[in-house]
Amino acid sequence: MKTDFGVISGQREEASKEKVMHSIQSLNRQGSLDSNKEDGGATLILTLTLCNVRKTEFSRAAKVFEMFETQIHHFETRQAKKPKNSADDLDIFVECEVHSADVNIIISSLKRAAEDVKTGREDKVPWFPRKIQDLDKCHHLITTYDPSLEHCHPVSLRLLLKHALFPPLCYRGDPLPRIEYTAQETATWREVYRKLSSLYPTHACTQYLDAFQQLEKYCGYQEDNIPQLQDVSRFLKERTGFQLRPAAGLLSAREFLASLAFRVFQCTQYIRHFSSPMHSPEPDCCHELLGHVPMLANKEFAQFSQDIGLASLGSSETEIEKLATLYWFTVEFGLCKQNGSIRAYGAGLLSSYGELMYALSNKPEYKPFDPEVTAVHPYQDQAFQPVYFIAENFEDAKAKLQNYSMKIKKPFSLHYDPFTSSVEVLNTP
Ligand code: HBI
Ligand code: NLE
Ligand code: FE
Repeated sequence: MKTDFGVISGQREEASKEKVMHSIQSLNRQGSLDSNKEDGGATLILTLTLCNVRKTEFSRAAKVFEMFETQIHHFETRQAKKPKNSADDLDIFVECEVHSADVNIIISSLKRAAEDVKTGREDKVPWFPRKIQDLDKCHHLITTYDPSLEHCHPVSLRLLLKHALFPPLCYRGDPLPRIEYTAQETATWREVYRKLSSLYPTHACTQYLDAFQQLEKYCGYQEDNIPQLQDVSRFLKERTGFQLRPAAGLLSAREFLASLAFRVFQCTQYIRHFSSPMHSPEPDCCHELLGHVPMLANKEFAQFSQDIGLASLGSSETEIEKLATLYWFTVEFGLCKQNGSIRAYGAGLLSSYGELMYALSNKPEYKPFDPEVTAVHPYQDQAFQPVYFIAENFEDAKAKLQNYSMKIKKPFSLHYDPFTSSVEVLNTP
C-alpha cells in the first residue's frame, strides 16, 4: 500500500497492534489539543470521585489522565468506603483541569476503570458540537484494537497504521484522502462484494437495491475496485446532503451520533483481514461502503439518521446509551416489512454475508420496532444478534423515533439550520 508518507515497509507492516494503538492515541490527543487551541483552549476544572477502583486497575485510570494531558491539581486515594470487589478497592478524588471538549470521553473512559464516577458538574449539559466545524473535536476512539481484548479481530494492520499516521483531518474542505489498496485488500473486497451482491436481490430492502444500482453506475462500485470515500462522499452530498469523514476506528457513541446531527458520517477506510471476509465485529470499509452508504443515499433514511443524531446532542449518558442502542437495532441491524416479506436495511447485516443469511432465516427472535422497548434491549457486538427489530416502514420508524426523542428531557430545544450546517440552541425556561 502506498501512503502519502511513502510505502510502508515490511518491517512496519509487522508493527504490533499495541504500537498502532499507541500512535492512534497520540494522534487523538494531538487532534484535540489542536482543535482546542483554535477556539482559545477552553478548559474546565473538574472534580471527580472514582469509587471502587481495584488496585490492579489503578493504572487504567491513571492512563486516562495521562492520555488527555489532564492537569491534576489534587489527587488523593483512600480505601473505599463501600468496597465492591475486594478490600483492595480504592476511592480516588481528583481535581483537574481538562479541555472542555474532552470531558465526556474522559468520564466514559474512567467508567471502564471504576465502578462509579461522580463529577462535580452532574447538572450541567454535556458539551456538544454546535456547528459542523466543531466535529473536528469529535474523533475520540474507543480502543477496540486493544491487544489484550480476547475477541480482538484482525484488520489490515497496514491501513490501520496509515490512519495512525494521518494528521488530524479538518472539516475545512480538505479533500478526503485517496487510498491505493493492495492486491490482497482488493481481493478481500472482491470476495465480500461477490457473495453479498448475490444475496441483495432477495435480502435487501428496495431502497437499498435502488441506491446500490446507482452506486454501481456512478461511483465505481464493482468487485475489482474499492470505491474511494472522496467519490462516494460527493455522490451522497448530491443525493441527501450526507458527507463522509474519515475516522480512525470506532468512535465513542456520543461523538459518532453527534456527527449524524450534521449529516456527517464517520467512516473507517481500512479493510477487514482476509482471514474472515464474511463477518467482522467492527466497522471497516466493506461495512461502511456496502452497509451504510446505499442507505444514506435514501432521503427518508437520511432524515431518520440525522434525527437520532439531533436527539443525542446534549443528552445525558443514560440517554446516549439508549440512543446508541436504538441506532444499533435500526441503522445497524434493522429489518423492515416490504410487500409482505421481511427485508434488511441495517448496515451490519448488509455488510455481513453470514449475518444477513442468519437474520432472515427464521432462526432468531423477531420483535416489532418500538423505541421504548428497543432502546433498552441488551445487544451483542461480538457475534450475531439474538433478536432483530422489524419496522413497518421508514416513515413509521421516523415518526416513532420523533415521538421518543420529544420525551428526552433537555433544558433547551434545538433547531438545525441546513444553510449554515449548525444548530440553533433555544433555551427553554
Ligand atoms: N464509530 N467509526 C465508527 N463507526 C461506527 O459505525 C460507529 C462508531 N461508533 C459508535 C457506533 N458506530 C454505534 O454502534 C453506536 O454506539 C452509536
Ligand atoms: N458485522 C458487520 C460486518 O461484518 O460487516 C460489521 C458490524 C459493525 C457494527
Ligand atoms: Fe456501522
